[in-house]
Amino acid sequence: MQSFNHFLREKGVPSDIRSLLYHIARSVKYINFSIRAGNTGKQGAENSFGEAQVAMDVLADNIIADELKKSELAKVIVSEEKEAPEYFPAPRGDFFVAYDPLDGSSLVDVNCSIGSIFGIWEKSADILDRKVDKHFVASCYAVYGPRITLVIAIKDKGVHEFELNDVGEFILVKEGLKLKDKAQYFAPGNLRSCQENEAFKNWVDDCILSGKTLRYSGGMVPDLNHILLKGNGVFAYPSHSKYPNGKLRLLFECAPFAFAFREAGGEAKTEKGASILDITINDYHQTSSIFIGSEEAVDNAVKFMN
Ligand code: AFP
Repeated sequence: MQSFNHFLREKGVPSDIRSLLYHIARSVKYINFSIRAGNTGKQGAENSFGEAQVAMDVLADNIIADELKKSELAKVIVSEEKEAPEYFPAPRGDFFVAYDPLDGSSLVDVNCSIGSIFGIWEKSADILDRKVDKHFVASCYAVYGPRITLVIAIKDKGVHEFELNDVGEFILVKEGLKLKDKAQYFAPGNLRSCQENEAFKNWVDDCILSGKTLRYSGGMVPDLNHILLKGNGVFAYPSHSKYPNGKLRLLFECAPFAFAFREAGGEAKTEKGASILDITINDYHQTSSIFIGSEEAVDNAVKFMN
Protein backbone atom coordinates (compact mmCIF):
# COMPACT_ATOMS: atom_id res chain seq x y z
CA MET A 1 0.00 0.00 0.00
CA GLN A 2 1.56 3.23 -1.18
CA SER A 3 1.56 6.30 1.01
CA PHE A 4 0.33 9.59 -0.39
CA ASN A 5 3.74 11.24 -0.56
CA HIS A 6 5.56 8.18 -1.91
CA PHE A 7 3.01 7.75 -4.72
CA LEU A 8 3.11 11.42 -5.73
CA ARG A 9 6.93 11.41 -5.68
CA GLU A 10 6.95 8.30 -7.92
CA LYS A 11 4.55 10.11 -10.26
CA GLY A 12 7.11 12.90 -10.58
CA VAL A 13 4.93 15.50 -8.85
CA PRO A 14 7.16 18.51 -8.03
CA SER A 15 8.14 18.71 -4.34
CA ASP A 16 6.49 22.10 -3.75
CA ILE A 17 3.11 20.79 -4.97
CA ARG A 18 3.59 17.61 -2.92
CA SER A 19 4.34 19.67 0.16
CA LEU A 20 1.30 21.90 -0.35
CA LEU A 21 -0.90 18.82 -0.81
CA TYR A 22 0.61 17.34 2.37
CA HIS A 23 -0.59 20.40 4.33
CA ILE A 24 -4.02 20.20 2.69
CA ALA A 25 -4.21 16.51 3.67
CA ARG A 26 -3.30 17.45 7.26
CA SER A 27 -6.12 19.99 7.36
CA VAL A 28 -8.53 17.30 6.14
CA LYS A 29 -7.50 15.05 9.05
CA TYR A 30 -8.14 17.83 11.57
CA ILE A 31 -11.50 18.69 9.97
CA ASN A 32 -12.50 15.04 10.02
CA PHE A 33 -11.73 14.85 13.75
CA SER A 34 -13.70 18.05 14.42
CA ILE A 35 -16.74 16.79 12.49
CA ARG A 36 -16.81 13.64 14.58
CA ALA A 37 -16.25 15.50 17.85
CA GLY A 38 -17.55 18.94 17.08
CA ASN A 39 -20.58 21.12 17.10
CA THR A 40 -23.00 20.59 14.22
CA GLY A 41 -25.10 23.61 15.10
CA LYS A 42 -25.41 27.02 13.51
CA GLN A 43 -22.62 29.59 13.86
CA GLY A 44 -25.12 32.42 14.01
CA ALA A 45 -23.26 34.27 11.25
CA GLU A 46 -23.46 34.44 7.45
CA ASN A 47 -20.88 33.95 4.70
CA SER A 48 -20.29 36.33 1.79
CA PHE A 49 -23.27 34.77 -0.02
CA GLY A 50 -25.54 35.60 2.92
CA GLU A 51 -25.82 31.88 3.76
CA ALA A 52 -26.09 30.89 7.40
CA GLN A 53 -22.76 29.41 8.48
CA VAL A 54 -22.64 26.32 10.64
CA ALA A 55 -19.98 26.22 13.34
CA MET A 56 -18.12 23.60 11.31
CA ASP A 57 -17.81 26.01 8.34
CA VAL A 58 -15.86 28.48 10.43
CA LEU A 59 -13.77 25.83 12.19
CA ALA A 60 -12.87 24.09 8.91
CA ASP A 61 -12.00 27.42 7.33
CA ASN A 62 -9.61 28.30 10.17
CA ILE A 63 -7.97 24.87 10.11
CA ILE A 64 -7.26 25.11 6.37
CA ALA A 65 -6.01 28.72 6.49
CA ASP A 66 -3.65 27.77 9.31
CA GLU A 67 -2.22 24.79 7.42
CA LEU A 68 -1.81 26.79 4.20
CA LYS A 69 0.05 29.48 6.14
CA LYS A 70 2.31 26.85 7.73
CA SER A 71 3.15 25.44 4.28
CA GLU A 72 5.01 28.66 3.39
CA LEU A 73 4.02 27.84 -0.20
CA ALA A 74 0.62 29.53 -0.56
CA LYS A 75 0.96 33.27 -1.13
CA VAL A 76 -2.73 34.09 -1.67
CA ILE A 77 -5.70 32.08 -0.44
CA VAL A 78 -9.42 32.68 -0.96
CA SER A 79 -12.13 30.88 0.97
CA GLU A 80 -15.82 30.52 0.13
CA GLU A 81 -16.41 31.53 3.76
CA LYS A 82 -14.50 34.82 3.56
CA GLU A 83 -15.13 37.84 1.32
CA ALA A 84 -11.50 38.90 0.84
CA PRO A 85 -8.33 36.97 0.01
CA GLU A 86 -5.69 36.36 2.69
CA TYR A 87 -2.04 37.05 1.89
CA PHE A 88 0.74 35.03 3.53
CA PRO A 89 4.54 35.35 3.50
CA ALA A 90 5.53 32.34 1.37
CA PRO A 91 9.31 32.15 1.07
CA ARG A 92 9.10 28.72 -0.60
CA GLY A 93 6.31 29.18 -3.12
CA ASP A 94 3.95 31.40 -5.12
CA PHE A 95 0.72 29.40 -5.12
CA PHE A 96 -2.85 30.69 -5.14
CA VAL A 97 -5.30 28.37 -3.36
CA ALA A 98 -9.10 28.69 -3.52
CA TYR A 99 -11.14 26.42 -1.30
CA ASP A 100 -14.56 25.57 0.02
CA PRO A 101 -13.73 24.45 3.55
CA LEU A 102 -16.93 22.52 4.11
CA ASP A 103 -19.30 21.99 1.20
CA GLY A 104 -22.74 20.69 2.14
CA SER A 105 -23.16 22.67 5.38
CA SER A 106 -26.91 22.03 5.27
CA LEU A 107 -26.13 18.30 5.50
CA VAL A 108 -23.82 18.42 8.56
CA ASP A 109 -26.61 18.08 11.17
CA VAL A 110 -28.22 15.11 9.39
CA ASN A 111 -25.01 13.09 9.10
CA CYS A 112 -24.90 12.97 5.29
CA SER A 113 -21.52 12.91 3.52
CA ILE A 114 -19.93 16.33 3.04
CA GLY A 115 -16.60 17.51 1.70
CA SER A 116 -13.82 20.07 1.31
CA ILE A 117 -12.74 21.30 -2.13
CA PHE A 118 -9.39 22.86 -3.16
CA GLY A 119 -8.06 24.45 -6.35
CA ILE A 120 -4.31 25.13 -6.70
CA TRP A 121 -2.83 27.61 -9.17
CA GLU A 122 0.77 28.78 -9.73
CA LYS A 123 1.52 32.51 -10.03
CA SER A 124 -0.54 33.97 -7.22
CA ALA A 125 -0.63 37.47 -8.74
CA ASP A 126 -3.31 38.71 -11.15
CA ILE A 127 -5.80 35.92 -10.62
CA LEU A 128 -8.61 38.27 -11.59
CA ASP A 129 -9.05 38.71 -15.36
CA ARG A 130 -7.24 35.39 -15.92
CA LYS A 131 -8.92 32.32 -17.42
CA VAL A 132 -9.64 29.54 -14.92
CA ASP A 133 -7.28 27.13 -16.66
CA LYS A 134 -4.24 29.45 -16.70
CA HIS A 135 -1.55 28.20 -14.25
CA PHE A 136 -4.06 25.64 -12.85
CA VAL A 137 -1.76 22.85 -11.55
CA ALA A 138 -3.82 20.67 -9.20
CA SER A 139 -7.15 20.23 -7.47
CA CYS A 140 -8.35 17.94 -4.72
CA TYR A 141 -11.38 17.20 -2.62
CA ALA A 142 -12.02 15.33 0.61
CA VAL A 143 -15.11 13.24 1.29
CA TYR A 144 -16.13 12.99 4.97
CA GLY A 145 -18.28 9.88 4.68
CA PRO A 146 -18.22 6.32 6.04
CA ARG A 147 -14.57 6.38 4.86
CA ILE A 148 -12.44 9.52 4.72
CA THR A 149 -11.04 9.86 1.23
CA LEU A 150 -8.95 12.41 -0.63
CA VAL A 151 -9.10 12.55 -4.43
CA ILE A 152 -6.20 14.40 -6.04
CA ALA A 153 -5.87 15.56 -9.66
CA ILE A 154 -2.47 16.76 -10.89
CA LYS A 155 -2.00 18.40 -14.31
CA ASP A 156 -1.11 15.67 -16.86
CA LYS A 157 -0.58 13.14 -14.07
CA GLY A 158 -4.11 11.80 -13.62
CA VAL A 159 -6.63 11.58 -10.81
CA HIS A 160 -6.09 9.27 -7.83
CA GLU A 161 -8.03 8.31 -4.67
CA PHE A 162 -6.46 7.96 -1.22
CA GLU A 163 -8.09 6.72 1.99
CA LEU A 164 -7.28 7.72 5.57
CA ASN A 165 -6.21 4.60 7.46
CA ASP A 166 -6.35 3.83 11.18
CA VAL A 167 -2.93 5.32 11.83
CA GLY A 168 -3.70 8.62 10.13
CA GLU A 169 -1.99 8.03 6.78
CA PHE A 170 -3.61 8.62 3.38
CA ILE A 171 -3.01 5.41 1.41
CA LEU A 172 -3.53 5.00 -2.35
CA VAL A 173 -6.70 3.02 -3.12
CA LYS A 174 -7.47 3.89 -6.76
CA GLU A 175 -4.92 5.04 -9.32
CA GLY A 176 -5.88 6.70 -12.58
CA LEU A 177 -9.64 7.33 -12.25
CA LYS A 178 -11.23 7.55 -15.72
CA LEU A 179 -14.64 8.66 -17.03
CA LYS A 180 -16.35 6.80 -19.88
CA ASP A 181 -18.11 8.92 -22.55
CA LYS A 182 -21.58 7.49 -21.90
CA ALA A 183 -23.44 7.95 -18.59
CA GLN A 184 -25.65 5.52 -16.67
CA TYR A 185 -26.11 7.88 -13.71
CA PHE A 186 -27.58 11.38 -13.53
CA ALA A 187 -27.57 13.91 -10.68
CA PRO A 188 -30.04 16.73 -11.47
CA GLY A 189 -29.41 19.58 -9.00
CA ASN A 190 -31.78 22.55 -8.75
CA LEU A 191 -34.71 20.43 -9.92
CA ARG A 192 -37.05 23.30 -8.94
CA SER A 193 -35.91 25.11 -12.10
CA CYS A 194 -37.92 22.60 -14.19
CA GLN A 195 -40.93 24.78 -13.41
CA GLU A 196 -39.51 27.73 -15.35
CA ASN A 197 -36.98 26.08 -17.64
CA GLU A 198 -38.64 23.80 -20.22
CA ALA A 199 -35.25 22.83 -21.68
CA PHE A 200 -33.97 21.55 -18.34
CA LYS A 201 -37.24 19.69 -17.75
CA ASN A 202 -36.89 18.04 -21.17
CA TRP A 203 -33.34 16.96 -20.27
CA VAL A 204 -34.49 15.45 -16.96
CA ASP A 205 -37.34 13.65 -18.74
CA ASP A 206 -34.89 12.32 -21.33
CA CYS A 207 -32.63 10.97 -18.54
CA ILE A 208 -35.61 9.18 -17.01
CA LEU A 209 -36.97 7.87 -20.34
CA SER A 210 -33.53 6.62 -21.36
CA GLY A 211 -33.35 4.64 -18.13
CA LYS A 212 -30.57 6.54 -16.38
CA THR A 213 -30.19 5.88 -12.64
CA LEU A 214 -30.77 8.86 -10.31
CA ARG A 215 -28.03 9.47 -7.76
CA TYR A 216 -28.35 12.86 -5.97
CA SER A 217 -27.71 13.74 -2.32
CA GLY A 218 -27.63 17.55 -2.34
CA GLY A 219 -23.92 17.52 -1.60
CA MET A 220 -21.80 18.42 -4.63
CA VAL A 221 -18.76 16.57 -3.28
CA PRO A 222 -20.36 13.13 -2.68
CA ASP A 223 -22.49 13.54 -5.83
CA LEU A 224 -19.48 14.21 -8.08
CA ASN A 225 -17.32 11.71 -6.21
CA HIS A 226 -19.97 9.08 -7.02
CA ILE A 227 -19.70 9.87 -10.76
CA LEU A 228 -15.89 9.87 -10.76
CA LEU A 229 -15.58 6.59 -8.84
CA LYS A 230 -18.33 4.83 -10.84
CA GLY A 231 -16.52 6.05 -13.97
CA ASN A 232 -19.60 7.64 -15.53
CA GLY A 233 -22.50 10.01 -14.97
CA VAL A 234 -23.62 13.60 -15.40
CA PHE A 235 -24.30 16.21 -12.71
CA ALA A 236 -26.28 19.36 -13.43
CA TYR A 237 -26.91 22.60 -11.57
CA PRO A 238 -28.55 25.06 -13.99
CA SER A 239 -29.35 28.71 -13.37
CA HIS A 240 -32.84 29.99 -12.64
CA SER A 241 -34.62 33.07 -11.25
CA LYS A 242 -33.22 32.50 -7.72
CA TYR A 243 -29.68 32.03 -9.06
CA PRO A 244 -29.57 33.85 -12.45
CA ASN A 245 -25.86 33.00 -12.88
CA GLY A 246 -26.11 29.60 -11.20
CA LYS A 247 -25.60 28.87 -7.49
CA LEU A 248 -22.33 26.99 -7.47
CA ARG A 249 -19.14 29.02 -7.02
CA LEU A 250 -16.72 29.07 -9.91
CA LEU A 251 -13.43 29.12 -7.98
CA PHE A 252 -14.39 27.07 -4.93
CA GLU A 253 -16.64 24.38 -6.46
CA CYS A 254 -16.90 24.32 -10.28
CA ALA A 255 -13.25 24.92 -11.24
CA PRO A 256 -11.58 22.28 -9.00
CA PHE A 257 -14.04 19.61 -10.18
CA ALA A 258 -13.79 20.75 -13.82
CA PHE A 259 -9.99 20.37 -13.57
CA ALA A 260 -10.23 16.88 -12.01
CA PHE A 261 -12.90 15.68 -14.43
CA ARG A 262 -10.89 16.86 -17.44
CA GLU A 263 -7.86 14.95 -16.08
CA ALA A 264 -10.13 11.87 -15.90
CA GLY A 265 -11.27 12.33 -19.53
CA GLY A 266 -14.58 14.02 -18.73
CA GLU A 267 -16.07 17.44 -19.44
CA ALA A 268 -17.47 20.43 -17.55
CA LYS A 269 -19.50 23.16 -19.27
CA THR A 270 -21.90 25.95 -18.43
CA GLU A 271 -25.52 25.54 -19.56
CA LYS A 272 -24.66 27.73 -22.55
CA GLY A 273 -21.89 25.32 -23.57
CA ALA A 274 -18.79 27.26 -22.49
CA SER A 275 -16.01 25.19 -20.94
CA ILE A 276 -15.78 25.94 -17.20
CA LEU A 277 -11.98 26.01 -17.55
CA ASP A 278 -12.22 28.75 -20.22
CA ILE A 279 -14.22 31.16 -18.04
CA THR A 280 -12.45 34.41 -17.15
CA ILE A 281 -12.29 35.03 -13.39
CA ASN A 282 -13.89 38.46 -12.83
CA ASP A 283 -14.66 38.08 -9.16
CA TYR A 284 -13.38 35.65 -6.51
CA HIS A 285 -16.98 34.81 -5.59
CA GLN A 286 -18.59 34.56 -9.00
CA THR A 287 -20.98 31.66 -9.63
CA SER A 288 -21.73 29.54 -12.68
CA SER A 289 -24.21 27.01 -13.99
CA ILE A 290 -22.55 23.63 -14.51
CA PHE A 291 -23.04 20.37 -16.37
CA ILE A 292 -20.16 18.01 -15.54
CA GLY A 293 -19.32 14.32 -16.07
CA SER A 294 -19.05 11.92 -19.00
CA GLU A 295 -18.21 13.92 -22.12
CA GLU A 296 -21.02 12.65 -24.38
CA ALA A 297 -23.60 13.06 -21.61
CA VAL A 298 -22.50 16.63 -20.87
CA ASP A 299 -22.62 17.59 -24.56
CA ASN A 300 -26.06 15.99 -24.87
CA ALA A 301 -27.32 17.94 -21.83
CA VAL A 302 -25.96 21.23 -23.22
CA LYS A 303 -27.73 20.49 -26.53
CA PHE A 304 -31.03 20.19 -24.61
CA MET A 305 -30.32 23.49 -22.82
CA ASN A 306 -29.77 25.32 -26.12
P1 AFP B 1 -24.72 23.98 1.26
O1 AFP B 1 -23.23 24.06 1.48
O2 AFP B 1 -25.46 25.22 1.62
O3 AFP B 1 -25.33 22.73 1.82
O4 AFP B 1 -24.92 23.89 -0.34
C1 AFP B 1 -24.38 22.76 -0.96
C2 AFP B 1 -24.18 23.15 -2.42
O5 AFP B 1 -23.33 24.26 -2.51
C3 AFP B 1 -23.64 21.98 -3.22
O6 AFP B 1 -22.87 21.12 -2.45
C4 AFP B 1 -24.89 21.29 -3.76
O7 AFP B 1 -24.67 20.67 -5.00
C5 AFP B 1 -25.87 22.46 -3.90
O8 AFP B 1 -25.44 23.47 -2.99
C6 AFP B 1 -27.28 22.04 -3.55
O9 AFP B 1 -28.07 23.18 -3.76
P2 AFP B 1 -29.63 23.11 -3.39
O10 AFP B 1 -29.68 23.17 -1.89
O11 AFP B 1 -30.23 24.30 -4.07
O12 AFP B 1 -30.16 21.80 -3.93
